[in-house]
Amino acid sequence: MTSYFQERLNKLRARHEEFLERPNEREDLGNGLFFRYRNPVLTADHVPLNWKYDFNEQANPWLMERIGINAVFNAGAMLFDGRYILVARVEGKDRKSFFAVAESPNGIDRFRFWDQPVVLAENEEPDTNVYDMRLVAHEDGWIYGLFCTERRDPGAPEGDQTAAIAQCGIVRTRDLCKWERLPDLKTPSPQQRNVVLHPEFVNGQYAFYTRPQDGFIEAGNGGGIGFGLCANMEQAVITNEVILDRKIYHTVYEAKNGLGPAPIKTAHGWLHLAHGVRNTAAGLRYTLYLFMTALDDLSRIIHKPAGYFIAPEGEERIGDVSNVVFSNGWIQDGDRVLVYYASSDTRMHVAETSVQQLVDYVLNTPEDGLTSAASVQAINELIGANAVAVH
Ligand code: M1P
Repeated sequence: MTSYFQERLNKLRARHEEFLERPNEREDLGNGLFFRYRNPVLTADHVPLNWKYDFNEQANPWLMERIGINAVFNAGAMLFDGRYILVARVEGKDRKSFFAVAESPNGIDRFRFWDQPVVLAENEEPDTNVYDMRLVAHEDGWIYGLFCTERRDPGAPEGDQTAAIAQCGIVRTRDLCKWERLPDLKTPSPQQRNVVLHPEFVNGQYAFYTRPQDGFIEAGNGGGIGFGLCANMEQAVITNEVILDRKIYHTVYEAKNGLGPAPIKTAHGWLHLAHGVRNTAAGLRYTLYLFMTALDDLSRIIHKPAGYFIAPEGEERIGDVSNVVFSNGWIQDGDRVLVYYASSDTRMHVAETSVQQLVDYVLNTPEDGLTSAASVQAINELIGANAVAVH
């Protein structure tokens, strides 16, 4: 007779396998700019069963989870040997995040985690928590992973167990299996998150997009997407950080912002995906927006459409940190672009678009006039143009 344990194990395995093989489906109309897909592409339910369950019947007769996974989100992305790779932020029920590689044959479904999570070497000052890796295949031949490393603020009083210092950790790899830890990035800012490495050298130096902040959550007088150069990655130090995209009153990036993945090079300029944060009575709202910088000056914005590119919709609005979309990974495959974004710090989704569509959007969408009157004027100009348009 099959034991309770064996029966439960068989069911768990069958359901998990069916779930992992579930095909995804693209929405049929989209908004002209991108298509969403029906199912999230990577979730806590994708985590292999042997990361959670003890399969020894004697030790675990109820076949309960011994280790719980809370969420899978904020994944870096790249195409590697023709495989669609996500390096996800996996967060346990203990609130600790770590990195794990998942791959799919097509980038839209059937993502499976590799056998084990990434084992990250520590520097002298151990990380308490690590998250949000940006993957960059740099022209120096390495694949770099830049991530946030967080430690308790040593200056905080004993009664405050929330104050933290965030800085940029750096690893590099050639195969996504063996990761070499480098010293953390040093910058003039007390807090750094959302640091991204530019894929090309700039005047023979490594170029970084940064996000200096005064506090762990609050941008304070800092904030904005910064830019800086450094001579080498083994001791990465940025001494001069300039702000290329600042916070602006009454926009979708009024409270703070940060770059997403490394930019895509186009004939018109470098295409950037970023997140912007605004304040609401219900808390912070994170949306994604796009802009373009000059090919000959990475710190100069040449096009910036008004408002957001992707905002949370439907079930995306709900999760551990609701009303959030966040992206630190996209994959360009020829003209096709797959934008990987997380919703509400809980799960990963994909949106499909193309370089042509993104460039068209960035070049031809009106900029933010920063007042209601300017928004009305933009609409009236469109109505006027439509009145004489040939259909
Ligand atoms: O909770 C939303 C996001 O908050 C942070 O982003 P930022 O530094 O821009 O505020 C990060 O912790 C990110 O991981 C998280 O998704």
